[in-house]
Amino acid sequence: MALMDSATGKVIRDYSVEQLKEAANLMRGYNLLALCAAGSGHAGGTLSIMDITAALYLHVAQQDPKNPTWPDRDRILWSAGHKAPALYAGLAFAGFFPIDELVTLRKLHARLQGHPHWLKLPGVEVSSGSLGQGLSIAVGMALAARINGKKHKIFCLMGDGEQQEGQVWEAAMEAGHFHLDDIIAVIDVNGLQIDGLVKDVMQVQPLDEKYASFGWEVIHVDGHDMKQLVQAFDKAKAVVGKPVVILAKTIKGKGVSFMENVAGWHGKVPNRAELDASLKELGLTERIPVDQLLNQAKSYQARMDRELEAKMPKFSRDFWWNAGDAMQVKMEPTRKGFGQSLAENGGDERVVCLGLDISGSITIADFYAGKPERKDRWFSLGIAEQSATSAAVGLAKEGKLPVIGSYATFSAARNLDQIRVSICYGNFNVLIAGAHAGVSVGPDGATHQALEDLFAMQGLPNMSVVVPCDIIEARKATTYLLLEHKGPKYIRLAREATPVVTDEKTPFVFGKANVIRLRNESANFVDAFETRLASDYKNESEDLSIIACGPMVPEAMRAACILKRDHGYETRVLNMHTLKPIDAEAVIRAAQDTGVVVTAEEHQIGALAWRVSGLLTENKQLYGKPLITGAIGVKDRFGDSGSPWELVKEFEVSAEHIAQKAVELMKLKKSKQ
Ligand SMILES: Cc1ncc(C[n+]2csc(CCOP(=O)(O)OP(=O)(O)O)c2C)c(N)n1
Repeated sequence: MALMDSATGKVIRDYSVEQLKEAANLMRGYNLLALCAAGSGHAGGTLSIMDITAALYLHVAQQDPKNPTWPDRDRILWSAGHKAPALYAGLAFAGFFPIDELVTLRKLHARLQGHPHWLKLPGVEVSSGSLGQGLSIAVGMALAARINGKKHKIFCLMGDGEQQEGQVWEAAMEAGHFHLDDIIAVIDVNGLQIDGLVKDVMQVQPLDEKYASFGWEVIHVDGHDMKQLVQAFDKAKAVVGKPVVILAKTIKGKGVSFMENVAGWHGKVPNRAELDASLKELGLTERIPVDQLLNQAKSYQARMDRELEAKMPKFSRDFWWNAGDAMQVKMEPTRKGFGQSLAENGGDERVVCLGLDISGSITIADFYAGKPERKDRWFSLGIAEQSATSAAVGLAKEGKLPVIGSYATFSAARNLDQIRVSICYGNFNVLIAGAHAGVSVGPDGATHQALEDLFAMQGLPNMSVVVPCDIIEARKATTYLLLEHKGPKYIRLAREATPVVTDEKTPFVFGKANVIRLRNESANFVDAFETRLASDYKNESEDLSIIACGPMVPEAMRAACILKRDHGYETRVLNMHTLKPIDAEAVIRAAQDTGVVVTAEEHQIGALAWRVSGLLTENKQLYGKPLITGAIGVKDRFGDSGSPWELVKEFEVSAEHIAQKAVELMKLKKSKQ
């Protein structure tokens, strides 16, 4: 079978083994082009899985590209969501959408999100990006097929590192238990994951014996031998009474010599020169209109830029970061401050860091970088956030100071019950880093943009929550939380470089807000401000207050500039770095002194806004006093792919949006005076 016309039951197109080989090669080329145009993404794993993708979409699976929801189609689940570009190449070559759309990958509003989203792109079966969930979805689909008396196949693509997720084995057990012979799992066994070799990070082999013990039929295949692949799929389809797993031995980065078997190419993309070299190696230089397609990508981007700019609030001049003479700042990601502190304080023998296969980019690996003697207090637990969370408790119970961290979506959401019961209920000394939080994560898209983590972390009894505003505050906060603070603690970090607005002398007292006041204009943005502990600050009867946390603090400071310059308003900015316990006194004083309060958070509106409004409504001194409030944050929607600063604009969490809201509230205040 192959690509079908679902109305007539006729095959529209089938590919011979030779044609499949050629298509896979061409798909590799388009994949690399799309990644180059996107400027981010995963080259290694998309190349290792491309022959399997071509076989599945162009020959093995029964699908109708003109009727993507045809009930009798075979289902293909891309559990390894980061390999989305390979999926997109498969769909495009099968005819689900035009091939040139591939160059919109990871761009704002594109259907080709950083990780697949079925509600955007026809042909994508389910959304994915958080590893280890696809096989469970396949189990559900197979059970539905059983109820409905359907006989289609359900293919589920996973990585070998992904096998470290415990959920995979729950699903494997279920599929075996229910004899779900509709399921054909394919594992891309390339032996590498982000932190290195799978066998070093966390051994998953022998996969064949493990799956077999759960009642699966196991087929081994060379994942780059098209003939073998086609035969393996044929064999798998014929199995009755049990699910099948195809263990495809592959090479990460296959087809491009300088990418093959290099762990560093996991989350990297080729630049233009590397793209040209890759296409040459693949023998595709003449076959892909590279310049034309890259220009198409540029035009798409230019259209997005125009649309976004048209939506931005307008002021007397451009107040954007580093625009003109007055807004000069240095930018650094807050996550780096976390790593700096671990490097500085990791000599304390009680500190133990647990790696979750994203150790370099969240900077937890800085704990042992250049210090081999610390390696015996570093444990890689693989892609297994839930178990690692409880393991951290085991360490804490024995007197250690454990640190765990990943993308905030995985270290503060996927493992929520473990945080709740293992850590918080027992009140253990565990430091959790939620890195890459907020929309400013950028092109990875919604699955990787934690916008809800603070609700859960703040809602847990015993948990303390800190959201530092810049790299320096992140370092100070980490040091305090790691060594001094007792009990569960969560620090939220950003991926993108954001303005550095504090220095060594700026106060950082856990649980105490800082007041930041604009004093003058200065070429160096930071020099225009004065910062004090809120408890040391004397009321200056400012016009309004902005309460912000994390990278929204620099935005609030910039908003203060806009408001002063364009409207003459004086603003009290509160840096609420500690969200829990919140500095209630500083909040209430700001409300009493100014009468207008705007909150600003790079999160779904509420983590900060509702906490502040709760304080204001329950405070007796404020009963009957006029108070005008507004909230800036994400408005009950999932994130999107796009560049970090594009998303700050798109999700209306910029200084311009804070200032616009403040102006609106100030009009109200004046009308009541
Ligand atoms: C639950 C979860 N944790 C962490 C990540 C971040 N992440 C993306 S890809 C990846 C490594 C995957 O390794 P593997 O399954 O072997 O895929 P491959 O190396 O073939 O790309 C990790 C840890 C994620 N997407 N989901």
